[in-house]
Amino acid sequence: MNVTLVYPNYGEGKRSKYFPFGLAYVAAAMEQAGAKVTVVDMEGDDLSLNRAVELVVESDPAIVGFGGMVTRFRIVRELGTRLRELLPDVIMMAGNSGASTLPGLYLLRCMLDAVVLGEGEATSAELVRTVNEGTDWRKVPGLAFLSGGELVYSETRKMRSDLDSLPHPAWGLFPVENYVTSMDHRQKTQPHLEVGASRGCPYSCVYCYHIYGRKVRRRSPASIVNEIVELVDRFGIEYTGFPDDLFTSDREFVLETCRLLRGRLPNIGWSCIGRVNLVDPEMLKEMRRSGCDWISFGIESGSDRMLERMKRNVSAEDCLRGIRMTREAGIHAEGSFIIGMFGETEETVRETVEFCRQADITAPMLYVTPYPGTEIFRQAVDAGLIPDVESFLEKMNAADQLLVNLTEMPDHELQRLKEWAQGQIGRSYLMRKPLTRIPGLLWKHIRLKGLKGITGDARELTSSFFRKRDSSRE
Ligand code: B12
Ligand code: SF4
Repeated sequence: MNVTLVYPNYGEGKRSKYFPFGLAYVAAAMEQAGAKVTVVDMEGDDLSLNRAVELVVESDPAIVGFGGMVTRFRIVRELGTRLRELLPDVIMMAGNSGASTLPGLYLLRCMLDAVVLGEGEATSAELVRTVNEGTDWRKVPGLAFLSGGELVYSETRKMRSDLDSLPHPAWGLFPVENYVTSMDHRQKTQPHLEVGASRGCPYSCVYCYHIYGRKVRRRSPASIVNEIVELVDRFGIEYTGFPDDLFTSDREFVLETCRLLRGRLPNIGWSCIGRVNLVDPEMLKEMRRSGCDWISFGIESGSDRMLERMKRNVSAEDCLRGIRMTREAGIHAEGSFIIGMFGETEETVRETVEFCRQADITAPMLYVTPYPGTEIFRQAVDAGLIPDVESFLEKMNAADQLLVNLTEMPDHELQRLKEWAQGQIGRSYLMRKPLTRIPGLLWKHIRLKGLKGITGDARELTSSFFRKRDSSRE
């Protein structure tokens, strides 16, 4: 039986070039269940919508599955609508965070037969077996579908407890070279590919949706390192990373992974997602010794009031300590900041600016977006701030767009505050070590945009410096 899985881009020419290993896991599980799987990777192969539709039709599928997170809803809707006309009898389904959180909308508007809820491997594999046997696929646990216009859920599927038994992602079905050689989050082009080490997170940050729930499940360190060895052998990667919900959730697990990495792959570099309250000097030292050079901490705000509101379970002081500790171990501590939470005021933004100055950190500040499946999405819908969910998803493309204003401030005031804060954070960071940081920034921009782009950037930077100095906020 033929199955075709589509990885939608989020608009032609836009690429994050981050390997979609959730879809690759699903592809591997479906292959293992006996399907002949074809992947149409719009992002990796830079395909137009027309070409993607042609390729799906040519592959003669019995099942078509769409991946991609919620930002790609528009494209899934377009693909689903067109393919439904061309392939009326095919079973069309979608998975991932968007479809899992808004199954009714996806089913109806993307012309789907089914949505695979949450963790996708076992449900997709069982779907293949059921369709092959000609039995009723609607009885497969872990699905949502429409029946007589009503949204119906099949039995809930329990998440897999043993992650080591998962087949490795089906890298070979994707244009993997395009991902391996793409620019990574550090803006480097060292050959890289990421590996999933654990699933789940026990915290409850109000802006976060965790598809894998609150119970953390981890692979064994040996299985993780075996997979990285395979990636080194097959694709020549020199860098990897663990984009799990929370890689640093267990100290012993991290230390053992580091020990094995050091022994088997002494030259590999890596990064991970961490939490400031779950690192300590000894663990960080071991991480550095085994090649870790970058930890992404979602700091989000430098204001204790905001951190509490976000249910982050850490204080600004904890964040400062975590960042300093990480730097002392020789690892880059990446922060990210969001502005515009419920309760945000000029004062709390000023606290964030001051925090960045004290931490000597710079990072883009993004507007809070209430993504489906999060606590703030429910609050925003209840407050009538998202009157039409579909048009909200359509606009969900660029993270620095103000889609919903959750504050008491008018939009223009929040926008002005963001611009001001971003300027302040950038300026205090650059001016702390101008002789190294300004040339470093210029060089980074030249690499990203070429010489042409740099003229515009330089002009913008200079004018932002002067504009901010004149500002009444100073
Ligand atoms: C790595 C990552 C990224 C990478 C790219 C990931 C990618 N290639 O899609 C980068 C850094 C680029 C990124 C960007 C963004 N991200 Co992100 N990201 C993640 C992260 C940390 C891991 C994703 C991952 O690879 N998981 C591991 C794999 C194995 O799981 P998976 O992808 O979910 O796949 C499983 C299921 O979803 C399902 N499944 C997936 N696809 C399919 C397809 C079919 C057919 C089926 C049946 C099943 C299925 O089965 C898979 C196996 O179990 C998640 C958090 C998380 N832990 O999931 C956030 C997450 C997905 N990101 C999120 C967000 C909001 C964003 C941004 C919008 C952030 C921003 N403000 O800019 C951007 C959007 C980029 C864009 N324009 O599309 C949210 C999504 C929330 C939501 N409700 O949809 C998450 C959940 C973070 C969070 N905790 O809130 N992200
Ligand atoms: S933001 Fe990070 S720590 Fe908070 S709930 Fe989500 S995955 Fe967990």
